[in-house]
Amino acid sequence: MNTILRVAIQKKGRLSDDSIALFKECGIKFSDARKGRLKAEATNFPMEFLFLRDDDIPGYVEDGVADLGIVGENEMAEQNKDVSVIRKLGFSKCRLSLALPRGTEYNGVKDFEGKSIATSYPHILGTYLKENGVTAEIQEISGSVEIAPSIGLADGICDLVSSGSTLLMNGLQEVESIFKSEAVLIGPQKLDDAKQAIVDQLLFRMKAVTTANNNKYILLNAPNEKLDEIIGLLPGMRSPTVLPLAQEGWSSVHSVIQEDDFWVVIDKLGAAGAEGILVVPIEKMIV
Ligand code: PRT
Ligand code: ZN
Repeated sequence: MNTILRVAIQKKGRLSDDSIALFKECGIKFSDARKGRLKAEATNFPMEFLFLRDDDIPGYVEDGVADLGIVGENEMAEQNKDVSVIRKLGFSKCRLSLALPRGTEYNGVKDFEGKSIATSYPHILGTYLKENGVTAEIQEISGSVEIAPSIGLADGICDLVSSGSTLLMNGLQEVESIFKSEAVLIGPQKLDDAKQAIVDQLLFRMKAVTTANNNKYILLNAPNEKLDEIIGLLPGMRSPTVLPLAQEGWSSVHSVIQEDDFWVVIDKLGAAGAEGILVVPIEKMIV
């Protein structure tokens, strides 16, 4: 029987769209019919998808019901299952933070001594408090954590934050960030050789997609006497491609540039005499 890798992704929520987009960018085709469906098989890659609640994903991977999964690091750390991170995915970034009613005086984590804290992350919070030598009462609640102080359920909260607007709207101030999280691809400690071979193919594709997303293709025109200076600003994958233009004394320079470097280099390129600079996205990049 042909080996098929089973991947668990979130059915509906903050991780779903980016998880699906990632596999599609890797060229894996499957019917994105999450509505009502629990499973979808890829048509051009030995993979099938299970659409689940994110809470169930670490356990399914630990039990071997799924071979891989995508979850937030927060969920993985909270559940503390026997699974490992295969690759960080760079989306759904957030942090788990302690927050107190706005205006509360705060001088450090020791201020939580003897206080009660509402959270859906008792394990991560408990570990953090222990490491910091603080004894506090953890009130475990599963949702709407941010209203706990205003209804008198707890003195403070420990919840996920991304923009900070939920805290603001509920009259809370973030006082301590205790855990940083992003979406991760998780797997068991060991897979059999046939499955590992598929994972390796998938990781090769994911790397090509990430590298491409972090890089841009740049084209510009330059007077020949300025070529050395301009090429010095553009390292490229090996070295830039230089082609003569129809106009005497000018060349077209093509290269690849890291997204992060682009805004730094752009002014220098202009100052060095580059003209007609075009920057275009790269779909896949194998280095
Ligand atoms: O139904 P299912 O169980 O699958 O989904 P869920 O409701 O448990 O999870 P979901 O979809 O809300 O979140 C999935 C994952 O997204 C989380 O485990 C995190 O890893 C990640 N993530 C990223 C976030 C946030 N950002 C986030 N802002 N998860 C939740 N929030 C919530 C937070 O709890 C708070 O209520 O958004 C609010 C704060 O947001 P800001 O922008 O106002 O600060
Ligand atoms: Zn959940």
